[in-house]
Amino acid sequence: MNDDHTRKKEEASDSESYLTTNQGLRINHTDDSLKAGERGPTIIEDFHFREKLTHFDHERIPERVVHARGSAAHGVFKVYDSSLKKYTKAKFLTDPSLETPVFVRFSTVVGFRGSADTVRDVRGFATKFYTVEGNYDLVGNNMPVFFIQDAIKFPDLVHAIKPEPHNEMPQASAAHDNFWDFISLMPESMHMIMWVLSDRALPRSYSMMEGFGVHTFRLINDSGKSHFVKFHWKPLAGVHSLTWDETQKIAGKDPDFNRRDLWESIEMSNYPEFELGLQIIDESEEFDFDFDILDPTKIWPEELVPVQKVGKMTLNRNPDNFFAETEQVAFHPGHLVPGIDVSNDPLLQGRLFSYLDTQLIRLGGPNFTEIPINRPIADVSNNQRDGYMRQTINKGKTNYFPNSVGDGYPKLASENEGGYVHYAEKVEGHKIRERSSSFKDHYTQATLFWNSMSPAEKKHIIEAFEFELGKVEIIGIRERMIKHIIHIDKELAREVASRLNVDFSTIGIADKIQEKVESVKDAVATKKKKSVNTSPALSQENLISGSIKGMKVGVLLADGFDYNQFSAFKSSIESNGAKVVIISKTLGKIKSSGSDEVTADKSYLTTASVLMDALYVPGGNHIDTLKEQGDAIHFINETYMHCKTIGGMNEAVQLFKASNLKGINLDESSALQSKMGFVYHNAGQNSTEFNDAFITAFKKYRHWDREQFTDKVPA
Ligand code: HDE
Repeated sequence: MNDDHTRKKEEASDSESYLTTNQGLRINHTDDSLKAGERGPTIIEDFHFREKLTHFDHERIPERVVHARGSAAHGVFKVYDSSLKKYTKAKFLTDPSLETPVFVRFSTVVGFRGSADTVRDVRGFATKFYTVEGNYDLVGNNMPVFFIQDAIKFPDLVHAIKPEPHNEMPQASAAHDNFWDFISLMPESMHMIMWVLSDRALPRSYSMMEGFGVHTFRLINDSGKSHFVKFHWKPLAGVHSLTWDETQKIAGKDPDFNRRDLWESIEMSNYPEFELGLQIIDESEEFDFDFDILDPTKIWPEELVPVQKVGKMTLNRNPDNFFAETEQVAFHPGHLVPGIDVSNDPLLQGRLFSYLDTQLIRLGGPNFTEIPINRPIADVSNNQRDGYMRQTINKGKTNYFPNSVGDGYPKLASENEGGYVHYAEKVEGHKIRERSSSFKDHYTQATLFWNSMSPAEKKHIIEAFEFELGKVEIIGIRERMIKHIIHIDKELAREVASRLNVDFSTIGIADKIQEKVESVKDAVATKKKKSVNTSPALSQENLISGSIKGMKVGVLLADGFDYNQFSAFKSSIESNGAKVVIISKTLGKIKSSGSDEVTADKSYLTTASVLMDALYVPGGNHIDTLKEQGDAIHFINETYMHCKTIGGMNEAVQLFKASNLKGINLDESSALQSKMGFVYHNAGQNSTEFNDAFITAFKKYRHWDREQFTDKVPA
């Protein structure tokens, strides 16, 4: 079989082909089964019918036990220069002339495969680098820490967070007794809980979230020296989130929201881009910090260990087939290349077992590495043979090593020839089931996270606690959680307790657990290790890129709108890489006040304010019509409530007045107004000043100061 023939078979295309059986036999009829007489029974000799039904009956494979819902894209990675040579010998990280193909799968963790994209959850961020030295998988998340410190707790964690076993509810949500019961008994999860209840758990787009390798890994250079490393992905589009209210509404209006956004961005050549960031420390610094670098519930604050940006990944091609690629891709933190090695982090150690094991059941056997999406671009040659669905037709007589019959091939590679050599770390100790005492401070970094949040971010975390614990029915669990929160921040605990009807005074901070926590914290503090009290890098408000690329502005129109204003606005938005979506009462043509017409992209029924990033209304006598449309008023109010940019010109003021935007003092003079993300200009003609002010406001994305007017909750 030659290579061309194999390729043709893998990339089966249905264009200009005949319908055939799987044996290649052309079919001339597929609408009726073969029957004994027009009204008679179907007969068993109908091989086409049986083949078609049998294949269909076997179409489903088990979904991933976690990260079942995902979306993926192809792309490329390129390192900026060769400066990492002093740390690693990995070619894809040191040779700037190499463009390494990648396949990235983003996912939620908890929900089943058909669940909504916008639930509160951690997001998976798994990257397969098809390097010239073999596949390297960076299987990370969009949060830099994890719930547990040891992999042996993973089945408990996942059982607790998944729908409860007696009634399989709730779907894709942590807001239930079992999860919080488990968490309230697992103090090590407190730092992660702060991340999960923050806006990071509600990403606006997969291209607008950070990625983290979570664990500490090792980089090994060509003289065998090791450094510890943490991996980061930094999105060029900046970090943005949805609001909680938006996520819940979007789950109904467009459950594929993040998937669609990824797909459409790539179709529109608006390629998601991420820089690879590395935090590197010398082996001699291993014990310099107030946390253990092997503990996956800890970050290395960027203010202590800066992130060096070393290369860029661009996602530029959608998969051709969801099942063949996105569903069948198999990641594994143990897919390593020379120059990268693992650490003794007990969570990572467990993962090194779990991922290969899970693929065996999910993809049906050991030959999943031969599925096209999993195949390396590096040559594969070994003595593994047979098994379910073997694709490779191995030639020759030998299938063992060492051999002389096959002249000793495939032969071993020395280190110089690219042979992988594990880092020779010295390890000795007693066999014990114990946790290192250096893993015992569970609160300091949860407090660090809280202290690093902006006022708006803090407010959202309080509301998330209120929602999640408010859904917990067993009161003892709520109380146990409040006891933990006290150790993170007493005022946070007091506020959450008051919203949950938990009597804070009876909780008592003199609880035993308090003494234990204080002693651990003291022990850490007296060691005088490197530490910080706040980390600005943790607040999303410091991670806005100032780009509106890939965002959508909804434009409300009815017959009689000002075309000049609209088209000048549209050009200025599009020249910044964002998209204008024309929304009207019904689909079809909309007439301007002159002779120009436009076509509505969406009606109020087929879209919603929660699917847009900003809103614009040009002037014109269409305002008289819009004022009478409840949908238009709702659109404006909701956009306002979600703190997104709203702009309008001239007569639009009447519509805004009818919408009663709290906290906005509408001034109808000809001066340009721009306050709290509300931009208005009574300018007569189209106004460059207005368009510029709108874009400036849009670049901030959310205008949280509005929450004081739109929300019952005091800021
Ligand atoms: Fe995973 N995880 N995980 N995980 N994980 C899986 O592998 C597991 C953990 C992550 O898009 C499974 O192929 C254990 C941390 C991602 O295909 C499974 C532990 C991080 C994906 C598994 C963890 C991750 C998975 C399920 C505790 C961030 C989706 C299906 C030790 C660093 C990859 C599969 C994709 C998937 C096990 C914890 C990230 C069962 C035992 C920490 C992004 O093997």
